[in-house]
Amino acid sequence: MNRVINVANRLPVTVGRTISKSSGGLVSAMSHLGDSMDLRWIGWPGSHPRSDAQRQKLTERLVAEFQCEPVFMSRQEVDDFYFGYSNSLLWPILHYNTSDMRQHDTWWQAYKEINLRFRDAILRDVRPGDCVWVHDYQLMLLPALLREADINLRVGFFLHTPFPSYETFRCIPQREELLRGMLGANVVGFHTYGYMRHFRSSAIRLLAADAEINSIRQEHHVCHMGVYPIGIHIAAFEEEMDSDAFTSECQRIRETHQGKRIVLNVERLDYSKGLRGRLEAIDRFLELSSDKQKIVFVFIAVPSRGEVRAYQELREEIEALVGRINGKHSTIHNTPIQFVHDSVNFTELCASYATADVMLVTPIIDGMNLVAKEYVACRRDESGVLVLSEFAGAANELSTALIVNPYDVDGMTATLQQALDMPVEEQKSRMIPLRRIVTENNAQRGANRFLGDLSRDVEPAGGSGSTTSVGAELVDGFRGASSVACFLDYDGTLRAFERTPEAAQPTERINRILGRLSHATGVDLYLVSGRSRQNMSEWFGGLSLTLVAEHGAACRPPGSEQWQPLVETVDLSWRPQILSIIHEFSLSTPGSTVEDKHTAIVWHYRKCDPEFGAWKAQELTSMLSDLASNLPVEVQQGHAIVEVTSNQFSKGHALRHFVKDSDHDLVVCVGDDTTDEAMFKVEDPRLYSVKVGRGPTAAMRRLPNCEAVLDVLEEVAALAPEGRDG
Ligand code: GDG
Repeated sequence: MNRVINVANRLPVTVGRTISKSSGGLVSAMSHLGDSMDLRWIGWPGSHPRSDAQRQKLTERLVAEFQCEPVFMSRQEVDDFYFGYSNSLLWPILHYNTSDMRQHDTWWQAYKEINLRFRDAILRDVRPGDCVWVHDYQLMLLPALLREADINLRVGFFLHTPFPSYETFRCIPQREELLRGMLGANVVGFHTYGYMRHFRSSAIRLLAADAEINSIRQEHHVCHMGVYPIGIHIAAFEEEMDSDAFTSECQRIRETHQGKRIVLNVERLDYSKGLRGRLEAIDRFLELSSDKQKIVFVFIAVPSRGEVRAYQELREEIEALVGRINGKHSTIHNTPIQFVHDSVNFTELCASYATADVMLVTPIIDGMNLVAKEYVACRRDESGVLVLSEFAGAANELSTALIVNPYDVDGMTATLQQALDMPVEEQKSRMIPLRRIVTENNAQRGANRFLGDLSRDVEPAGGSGSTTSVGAELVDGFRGASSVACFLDYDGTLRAFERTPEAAQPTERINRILGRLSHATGVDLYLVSGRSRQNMSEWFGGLSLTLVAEHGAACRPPGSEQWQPLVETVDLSWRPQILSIIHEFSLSTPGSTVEDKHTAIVWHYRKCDPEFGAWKAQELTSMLSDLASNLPVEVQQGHAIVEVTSNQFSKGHALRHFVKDSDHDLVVCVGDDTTDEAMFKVEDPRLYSVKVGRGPTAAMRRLPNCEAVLDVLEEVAALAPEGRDG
């Protein structure tokens, strides 16, 4: 049976004199995943047992009775890791609140240590085939720590908060480490597409990561990104609403507020929840309203992170504001705001939702906001009005709510009036679609989708095989052949990309492997690149192999210093026109450069803002492709380049040129980008083609990255007897 190891900062238990299972969205979503799954939890139990013996005893009980593996922290660690780095630095930044971000020199160290402690606890417990699901911003380093320890482990990471724009995220001093940590996951999930887009944008800007629309490629693995809006556990609410306790609680609330309309507010007391602006809107509403005696505003403000200064200040400010508004608008018959700084039990919560005429959910930013969904779930009679901030992740789904801008106080005042005046028919026409969404997109469905993506093997389009199988096939092929032609692309195939093309010089390992292969008996080695003749002579002139430069325009046989054209007469009349267009583009795209290779002209945008560069590359490609229909050229996009080459040659032409009448009985070609596809498409029964990395391909086999190519070539080189002299 597959196991899911659910890892969150807090275990779903409350440890006091007894131990009880705590409830909450995530807990209920996970505990109802069905019988097919064996679920375990790893996290902090929320207590500090004093001795080793007490810790041991608690651990045994938690494991045996609750399937929970505790990770213990000292009080100091909780201060530094949880209240410090997690909630005084990360939480404010993730919620665009740069002014409440604090720093302390011990926090980062504690954050790293606790993430390591979680890693060790997981590694002690994990078995082959398990899925590890890591939750939230307290454990951002954990996926990469697990990946380093076990490359094959399936790790998912879900962020429950927003992921802010790059401009905000980059304020974090340890931003690169955090991103690298998250990228260690196989799947990283977010509540909305916006957060996913921001994450991708930060990764490509801060790490120069190689990103596709929904994945980020790294040296050794691919991190997929997805949107999984979390839902609520509907059945728990339904069950509660069937209970007698619920019915009597509704009755009690109605009696307490008899003759009054109820406007409800429920949240943790947090600066992201927009309490200040909402209270101002209520104040203004009360100033304008003629029947304010008939309305009560109920606030259930759950205490939260009272150890953090920003939360203490917020509490003081909000309580003062409530006091001022009540002082201003109270009469002997009515106090407009009833403010409870405490939590209520589940029955009271459901009854509060069910009896409220209007629910105000107006965070200034919120990952999702489950309260909005819970209110909808408790409206069995389909009445009631949800006023929802456009800055809550939930607004993406709950579009028939009354959507407000929480910064627009006048707008909120007007919407509050609209909500209170709304005829029941309109309330229903808005509530019915909301109820359908909340019911269908429930917690279980979201969790199943995430785990489904995490456990699915994502097969790339075209090309198959693993490093081991390709290695074995090539070793067999080289052993069985008396003569082999081996065509290797350089950038992205033998050598990983660098920030600039000049920086991607061959490593000692590459030179050693090429040297060894080029001297092997019965092996003809060809290095086929888009680089210029001069560059190739400079880097590889000392090796005994055939150099093919500029995508097949010219070659330099082993031992020679002379370049020979591979095509006799090349028509280059198109050069001035194309050069002037590309030059124009380089002027309007800061950071981009033009490389003139004579038979090819290349526009490089690797040093530009990645998204701006990619966007301009599309524009340039489409402009050049229109022109190309009348010219003897080909326009291709590669890794951060747009290249125009003469269509009289290609890497495919070059390969054909060398093997057409040859007696090789195996022709191997390895490459990573679109220019290499011309080699893969050559029709020759002796061909064995390998694509490096992701993306569609005509190649027969696939290797994940340059390291894997070098591993395979090293294996082949080791068995080939050295024969020829250089
Ligand atoms: C984070 C993200 C994201 C509240 N008061 C009481 C009570 N609650 C329960 C609610 C709800 C939960 O607490 C609050 O969830 P939210 O989603 O509204 O907000 P956060 O706590 O900030 O949660 C958020 C969420 O993670 C999930 O991914 O939606 O954006 O910030 O379930 O019902 N429960 C009880 N008594 C209370 O007084 N029993």
